Amino acid sequence: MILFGSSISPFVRKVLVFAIEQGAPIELKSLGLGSTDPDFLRASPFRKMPALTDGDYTLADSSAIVHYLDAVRPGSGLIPTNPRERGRTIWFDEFADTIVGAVMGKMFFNRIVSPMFLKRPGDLDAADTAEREELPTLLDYLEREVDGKHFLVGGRLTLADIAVASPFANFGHLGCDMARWPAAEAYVEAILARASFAGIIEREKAFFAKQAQTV
Ligand SMILES: N[C@@H](CCC(=O)N[C@@H](CS)C(=O)NCC(=O)O)C(=O)O
Repeated sequence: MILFGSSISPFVRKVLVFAIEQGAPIELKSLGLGSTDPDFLRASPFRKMPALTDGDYTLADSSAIVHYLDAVRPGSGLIPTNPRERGRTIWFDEFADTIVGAVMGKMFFNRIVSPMFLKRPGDLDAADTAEREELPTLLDYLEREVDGKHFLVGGRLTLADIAVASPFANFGHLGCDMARWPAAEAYVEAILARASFAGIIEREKAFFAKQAQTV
């Protein structure tokens, strides 16, 4: 199986970590925004990353891909079968992708992606507004949900933790301060310290350090 994208995308990172935790063999074919790689374009009709190929099968969207991976290799428990746990897991995946992802995207795109990769200034006012007005609301929610727990659903690692923690690696690259939300901060730190996340994040940090040297 080949996954197309860059792990700097929270959606790509989510799929990679899910596959690692599951023990699924997956190869990352690294590519950036706007790639015209023909295999990527075949797999991603709207040119968004991640996209997957598994032989002649193609699939786009991080949530579609993790559900496919889970169906191909069942039994990891990362997507629970218990109805209530399953519902909550899908909710947190959705919360991560749309609510956290939207806020993180405004901050990360305008402060890092646009100047570093697209070579044009980002909208720093939009990034600052998102950090000031939107980020606290979602961190207040996460602080309440975590409430000293190690995992969001069922007392064990699930897709919920992988999906919610993934964009926080981007907030980490941005140097966001989470001290006002100590439970959420400790929870996110512990999930991102897992071997499945840590190796990927180290490589991203090395990449950003190298980019900074070339500017
Ligand atoms: N819901 C999608 C979101 C994917 C997405 O928006 N990826 C961004 C990178 S973080 C992308 O490829 N953007 C390029 C574009 O919109 O043209 C998923 O979960 O995979």
